[in-house]
Amino acid sequence: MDNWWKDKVVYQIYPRSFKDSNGDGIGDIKGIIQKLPYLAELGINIIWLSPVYDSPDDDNGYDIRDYYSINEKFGTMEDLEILFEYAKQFDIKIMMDMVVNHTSDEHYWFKESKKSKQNPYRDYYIWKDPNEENEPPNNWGSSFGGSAWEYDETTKQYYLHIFGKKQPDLNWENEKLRKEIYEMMNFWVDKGVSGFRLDVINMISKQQDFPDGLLRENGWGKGSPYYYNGPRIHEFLQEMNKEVFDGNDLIVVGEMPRLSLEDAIKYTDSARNEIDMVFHFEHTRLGEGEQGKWTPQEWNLTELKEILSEWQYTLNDVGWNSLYWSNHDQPRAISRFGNDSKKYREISGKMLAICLHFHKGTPYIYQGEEIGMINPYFKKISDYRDTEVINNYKQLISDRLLNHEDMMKGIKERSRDTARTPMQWNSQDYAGFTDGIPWIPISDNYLIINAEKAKNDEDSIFYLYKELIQLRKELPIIVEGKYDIIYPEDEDVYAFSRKLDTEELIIICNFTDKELSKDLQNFKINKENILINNYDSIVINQNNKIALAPYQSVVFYNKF
Ligand code: TEU
Ligand code: CA
Repeated sequence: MDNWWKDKVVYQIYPRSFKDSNGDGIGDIKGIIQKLPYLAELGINIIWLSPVYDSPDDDNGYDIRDYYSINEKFGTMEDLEILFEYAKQFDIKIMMDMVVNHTSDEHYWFKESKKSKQNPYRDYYIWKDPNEENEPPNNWGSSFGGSAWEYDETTKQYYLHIFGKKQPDLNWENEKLRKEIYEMMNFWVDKGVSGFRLDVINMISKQQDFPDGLLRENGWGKGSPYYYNGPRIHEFLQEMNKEVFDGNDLIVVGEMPRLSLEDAIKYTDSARNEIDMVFHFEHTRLGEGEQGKWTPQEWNLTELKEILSEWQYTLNDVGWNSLYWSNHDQPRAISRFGNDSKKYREISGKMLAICLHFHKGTPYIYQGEEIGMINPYFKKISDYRDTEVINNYKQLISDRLLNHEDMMKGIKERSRDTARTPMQWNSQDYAGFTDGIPWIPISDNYLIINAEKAKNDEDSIFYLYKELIQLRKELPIIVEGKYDIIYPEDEDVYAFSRKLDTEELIIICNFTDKELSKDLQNFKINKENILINNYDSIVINQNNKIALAPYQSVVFYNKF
């Protein structure tokens, strides 16, 4: 095993919703410190810390105002240093979220950049003249609604913002800017961080002629082909690697929407010295309808298997996968891929955990997943906070592309706030998250779903995660074994094997609420070899027919 992080599991903390220590309703760094023993008990060894840098919070910290200081709401630099120190005692490393595709419009560089065309910081961002019709330089739409260009009176030019208007894109063509970024990242390496999660890092190289994109129904052009995986992306990442990562033994993860398999190999092939692993989005896009995630459709297990298998096969020898069902931008895992009804919530959550953790790659647990949290299904639009929800709601409704009811359906199922409600710690007021009023409502299921309850029940999903994390450290086959899909065309069951030398794992997951009987004639499955099972027992009939209960998941471990 060549990398320290390969047998470890990452836990993502979204600080504002993790634990509030001072009653202002916002999670903070001291809150994380209080909960380190909880994370240590779970057994995780790496925290991915969503942004805690100084920020006006237009996009919850993904709009950084100062890379060298901490958001007052979360605490101080000293608090963070204490967190780093204290985490060491629990053998937990910290991976910082790092957003360098854009900054806040309140960043010093942008405030300078706006002042005049001659300002030394002008070229830190992407400024363009209006087109002949005195309109934006091209037709690209922003991810958060409206044009991707914002006009600025002072210099009569537009600046590019792929995300919100308060998130101007940095100009990576500018070498001075690049040097400043590397210097800043080194500041964090020197502080003792063990790695970075690089936000939308495959967006930093833009095609320099900025052509119009294909027109979409919402009236904006699709710019993505011109800014994802752009012409100089590999050069920039190799440079970053040389300037920051090289010799520091970090874990470096690239968040990379719109990624082809060929690109993924290039990014993660260790011989190329770019990054360690990618976060792709292919499976999260299953069941997108006419208005993308706002019009969710049914999806098929066969499609999910096809997507995940392709990544497994392609990144087997070269590169490395990130494994996740959910994060702060995605719905809750059980609501999205399992079944969040009372009856099946826990069992389907366990099935998803087993299924994911036995794939090849690094598993990510998003806070609350380990206790089986589900979408809150807020009924009122006023309960949602995310700028993406609010902008898209206004826009899709005013453009009459969706009515209120249909849009609410999409929001309840897929909006980013579904995963951003506070961690449910116990059955006290506000789920023990805060003594004040939380910044976003708590899901009203917290009496049933909370960490205290999960920890008091030895059969809970929490302990299954704990076991999975432990097993990874004990059995190299979970880390290194080669993946092979079994019965790819089966619409109900996700089955696959892993092989390493004389060992083999067979993983079988029922993704339905039905009892099923499956023929596994060619595989060695017997009760003595069960490694993990989310039910107490399993029925294996003659001829290797296995009878699966709803959402049952079982793993066999064979040695030859
Ligand atoms: O997300 C980038 C991204 O492409 C998303 O998953 C995004 O949430 C989606 O396109 C919206 O539909 C990253 C961060 O994870 C996200 O929270 C930030 O808002 C975004 O970058 C901008 O920094
Ligand atoms: Ca607080």
